[in-house]
Order: sequence, then structure tokens, then C-alpha cells
Amino acid sequence: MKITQHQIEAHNAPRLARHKKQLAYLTAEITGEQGVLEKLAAFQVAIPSWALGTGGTRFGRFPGGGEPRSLEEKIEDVGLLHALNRASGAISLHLPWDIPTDAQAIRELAASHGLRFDAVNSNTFQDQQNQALSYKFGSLQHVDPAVRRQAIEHNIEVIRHGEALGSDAITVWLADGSCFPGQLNFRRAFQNTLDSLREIYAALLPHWKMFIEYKAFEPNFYSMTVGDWGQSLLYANKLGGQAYTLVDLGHHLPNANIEQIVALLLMEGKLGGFHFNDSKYGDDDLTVGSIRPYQLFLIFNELIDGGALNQFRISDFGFRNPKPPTTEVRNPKSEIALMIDASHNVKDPLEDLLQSVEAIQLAYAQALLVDRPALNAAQLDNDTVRCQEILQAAYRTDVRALVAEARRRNGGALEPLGLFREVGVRKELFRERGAKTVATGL
Ligand SMILES: [Mn+2]
Repeated sequence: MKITQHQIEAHNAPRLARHKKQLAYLTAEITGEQGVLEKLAAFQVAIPSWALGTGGTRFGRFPGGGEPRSLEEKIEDVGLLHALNRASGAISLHLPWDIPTDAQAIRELAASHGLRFDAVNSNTFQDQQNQALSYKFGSLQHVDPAVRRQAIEHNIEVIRHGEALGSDAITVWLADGSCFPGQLNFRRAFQNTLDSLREIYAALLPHWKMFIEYKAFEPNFYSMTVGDWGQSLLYANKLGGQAYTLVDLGHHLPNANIEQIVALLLMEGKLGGFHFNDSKYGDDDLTVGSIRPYQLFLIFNELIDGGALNQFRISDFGFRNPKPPTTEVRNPKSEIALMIDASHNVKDPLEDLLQSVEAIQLAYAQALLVDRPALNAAQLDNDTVRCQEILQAAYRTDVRALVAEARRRNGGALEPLGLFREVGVRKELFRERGAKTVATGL
């Protein structure tokens, strides 16, 4: 299924007058709206291939039907999102869940939807069918060199698949760790992991990056071998200039100050990117912005303050002018990868992703409105009250019309979720794919 330009225009036309009124009201209140609109229009977030079906929990899964049955259908789903919001112009694959059989054909299919391939993700947190050795007691940290070898080879294979698709980064997330005190020698586990990562790192092309994702707990509950940003940064610093830390918003201990982590990683030139999601307790993988929208705003405030969003990893090659992604070497310090990593249990996955992308755009737009010189002056004056007023004045601005205008200028829908329901996308996917389909992956 495809959303046509005609459908988008038919959706926008009756909403245009009201939209223009809201936009005029907002732009009268702010300055520099053209710059903000240009930045918003160039802004893209990558969609993970594993978030297009129902996720479920360890207790069960309730598939919603019409889920993508193949990599081709996953690309089609991301294409639908991108057609609606023009801000989902990349897909992040998980291997071996989504191994392309014909990389060139997959690349062309993605390009026909205006999509490029963002970071590829390896998987050593579960055993695959026909796999020789088990990851039950870890992968890159394992005490048996043969298990480590198998995990290293898998990661290198993922890099090769990514190369064929035009991706330029691998995200390594390890479930490695221990469940009980004494089970693991911490220093040996760290050293084994570092040695294994060094071999994977050596397989990177010069323009590639390695993202090292950390997580505080789960599936191991006593120690994680890449448990926090400090450990990730240690690995990244030891590996070299192509290795970076990846921040997944749900991978911290409760109440961690994620925006401060972001600021310092950025300062060190070691912030690789994000997995956006939201949570109340742990790695809840809820819709971005559904629980802590202020935290999301504060993170974007740090990204802008640290100069991270002056340049995007995802070039704005768009729907109307699809061309192959550029492979030029880009400034590694000012580019970060922006990806969603969520799991949908009770919502339509595509509707959830539309909400998530919009929440990210809103946080970005609000953070662009922060009066930075005034904030700096207030900080130097120790005027705590003024600092809060400045931040919250931006956060409390209703920027929905700005985000909608950027989307409209890109050829997207004024109300993506509204159009998704109007044209009955899920009903059509039910018809095409059946009610009992279950997406591969999570
Ligand atoms: Mn993640």
C-alpha cells in the first residue's frame, strides 16, 4: 500500500485555513521562525525494523494483524510513515531478523520510498536456529574463546550486510553480564569484551561508526558488562575515533539525569546517537514523549546547546527526489544518529511511531526556541529563577503548528495520524496481509 500525493493534498486542503491561522498566531509570538522551519524540515528520525509489529512482553504477545511478513513489507510500512510525515526517511535493521537476500533490490525498494539505511544492529542476546554455540552465558565477554569468535564473526557479517545496503554504522548492544555475585570476574569480562570489540572495530570501513549501547539491567540482573555510559565511554575511548556511545533513553537506572549524560558525551565528541522511547520504570519502550516530555525537551536543549544538530546523519534526500545516500565522510563530531527503539503492546505500531516521531519533532522545535544568550546570561548571574523561566517559556510554547508547517512544506500531511485513520491504512494492510500475520523480530 502507498499513500499518494493526491490523498495528502485532499487531506490538507480543508485543514489549511485553520492551520494558517494557528501558524500566524504562533509566529507572531516568536522570532526566527524561518530558521526553525528549515531545521524542522531537514530533520529525520530512523525507524527500527523491529518496531513495525506488536512487541509483547515476556508474559505474552497480542498481535494486531496486518503486520509486515518480510523485510520488503517492513520497508513498505516505513515508506507509509515517511509519506505521511516526511520525517521518517531511514530504517534501522536488526540482523539476523532482517537479512536481505538481494541487497541491491532492497536498496532500490527503500530508495523508491525515499528511505536510506541507518545503523544496522547485531544480535547476540538470543540463540538462533542452527547456531553452533550458545550465548546463555554471554557473547563477546564469554569465557570460551570459541563463543567469542562466533559472536565476533556475526558482528562482522552484520557490518558486511550494512555495507551492501549503504548503511554506515553498526550498533552493538550486549545482553552480557551476570545474574549472581561471583558468577563473573568483572575485569575478565570487560577485557574479553574489549578484545572482541577490537576485532569488530578492525572490520569497519573508514567512514563507518560503531555505536556501543549500554543498559543498566535486564536480561542480567546483577551486573551488565556494558551497564552505563561510563563503561560504554571506556570501551569507545579505548577502541578509537570511530567508536561512540549510544544512549537508549530506557536503559538507565531510575531518575538518571540523561540530559547531563548527553551534554558530557557531546563535549567529549563521543555521543553516537539515540534510541528514543519513553518509560516510567525501566526499559518500558513506550511511545516517545508519552511519559516524560519535559525530559525529552531538556535532551534536545543539550543537543542544540552542544551543536549536535547543525548537521544530520540522515541527509534530507526526500520523497520527491530519491537519490542514493551519500557515502562522503561527514564530520563525526557534529552528527548523531537519531533512531526510535520502542515496543508496542497495546497500540497500532504505525500509529505509535507517528506519535513518537511527532513528539521528537515537538521537543526539537521547543528547544530551538530557547533564548540561549539570555539563558547563558542568567546562568552567569546565578539567577536560578530566570533560568527556569527561560527554559519553560520555550517548553510551554505550543509548537504544533510549526511542526505541521514543516511537514506540509515537505509534502507531508498536516495531521499524519488523522490521514492514517481516514484512508484506513490498517484495514488495507489487514486485507493485503491477513489478520493473523506476526512480524518477525521482537
Ligand atoms: Mn536500544
